[in-house]
Amino acid sequence: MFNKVLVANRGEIALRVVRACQELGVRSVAVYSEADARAPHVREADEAVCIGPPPSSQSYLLGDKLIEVAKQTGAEAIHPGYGFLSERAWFARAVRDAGLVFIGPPAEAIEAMGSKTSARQLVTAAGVPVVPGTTEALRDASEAEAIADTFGYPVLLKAAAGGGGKGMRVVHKASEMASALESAKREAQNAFGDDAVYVEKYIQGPRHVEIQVLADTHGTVLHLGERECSLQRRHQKMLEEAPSPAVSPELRARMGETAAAAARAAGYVNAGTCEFLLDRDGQFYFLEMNTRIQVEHPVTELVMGLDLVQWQLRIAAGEKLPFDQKSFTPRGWAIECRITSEDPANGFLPSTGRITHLHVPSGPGVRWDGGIEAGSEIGLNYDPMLAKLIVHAPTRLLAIARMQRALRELVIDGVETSRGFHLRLLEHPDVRSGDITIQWLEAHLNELTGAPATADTIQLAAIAAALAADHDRNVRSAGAGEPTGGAAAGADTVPHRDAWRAVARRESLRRD
Ligand code: MV4
Repeated sequence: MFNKVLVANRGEIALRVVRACQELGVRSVAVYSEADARAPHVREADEAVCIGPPPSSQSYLLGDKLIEVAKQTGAEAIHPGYGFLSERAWFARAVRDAGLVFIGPPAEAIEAMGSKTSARQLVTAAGVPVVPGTTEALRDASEAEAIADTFGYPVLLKAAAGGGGKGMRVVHKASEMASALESAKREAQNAFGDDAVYVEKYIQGPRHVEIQVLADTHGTVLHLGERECSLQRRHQKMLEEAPSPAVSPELRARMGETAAAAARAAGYVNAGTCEFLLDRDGQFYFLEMNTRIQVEHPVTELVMGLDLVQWQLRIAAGEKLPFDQKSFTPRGWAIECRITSEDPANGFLPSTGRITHLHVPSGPGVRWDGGIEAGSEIGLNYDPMLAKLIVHAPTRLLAIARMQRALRELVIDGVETSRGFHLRLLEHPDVRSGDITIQWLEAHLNELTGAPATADTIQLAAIAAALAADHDRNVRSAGAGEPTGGAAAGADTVPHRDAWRAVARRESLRRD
């Protein structure tokens, strides 16, 4: 095992990695921006190094600087967490070239899965079902129309460099193709610096179900069951659970073997996740592979009974996985709520300020993975997720009851949070019965926020979206060389009264 690991992240995931290091007897080096000098991840690590000003473009995204700090402090490995540099193949390669260990997959696997068209080619060759469509970029609208005719409308145009929903357009009929292709290409160019767009059949009303995989350097690839992640708003998950109410043991085995085959095809090592769409008649389709530890990994840890972050470290150190596939059956039910500093009653407007009081829920089956404490200053430089509240119970309804109890115990004073929204979500009959799709949350926002969409909030959302797109463009054109994926911040300070700016900034800072 390593003697010392550098944690190239902030917030709850940095603290999560520091905790894993402590339990493995590994010394940890935290890095922090000037805004995070007093953050919990900094205090809990064995050492900490300030790496720059608050904007992540001048701190957490400076790959070369992080490698330099690792060498200076004698760290042998770097854990990237999620977001920031975690899925940048160039960073994984630079870490390796510096003689350090990247705690994640090989750069080649990140690259292979980074392009959606190359991932589709790769996994299709391994027998993995993908949504019918192309594996090459479209040349023009007439080619797109010809392909769409072979499987019928609606179809979905997607950016090859994409992920997270950017550069996607639903096309309902041939006459809409040309303009949809043009705008998808423009959005893809702005977001990723690559205007390649391909076409898939549009799957209507599916669930988002993802499979956790764990692979070692000795050729073992295990699948650790699914997470149900359909409850999302604008591609931001709000609540995740394991197992999925829609997945039988038989389907779990088939999806798991499929995910393991996709991982093997990519030469995958370490923890990763295959995303699938699961449609109403139980058909599943590979969408993409996330080549990092994910925000929602704790629900898998709780039902499968292992520590994924510790295993990331062990795998990176060359250990062999000592499990066999048969030992993984989900036990009970786990649910995670992402507690964010957003105001659901106000179009999920980001809320800033100092946390004046924090009471963390506890008791049977409750886990809190947080990156905040009383006194923390919540600004606009980073993702609005403050903490994750995770529960584990014998059954789904008991897990829901436990989450409701824990949410009621939670007190966060000083900023608006998603707590009340999560409480209302868990009261909804559709959520309680598990009858949800990827469209469900956005279709039920009004009943959940108690704030019917007014002309004001609709306009606010439109302005915010336009500004977020514009902000991404600026970030792209400002940063020569490697793409930043929109994670970097723009201006240093934002007056809080400019709420619409705040929405736009936060939309562009999401990192998982
Ligand atoms: C789809 C789809 C329907 N049909 N592909 C969204 C982001 C990217 N990961 C893929 N996404 C989708 N691809 C086909 N052929 C619907 C989505 C989608 C979605 C997927 C997972 C979770 C939430 C989503 C929200 C909207 C659309």
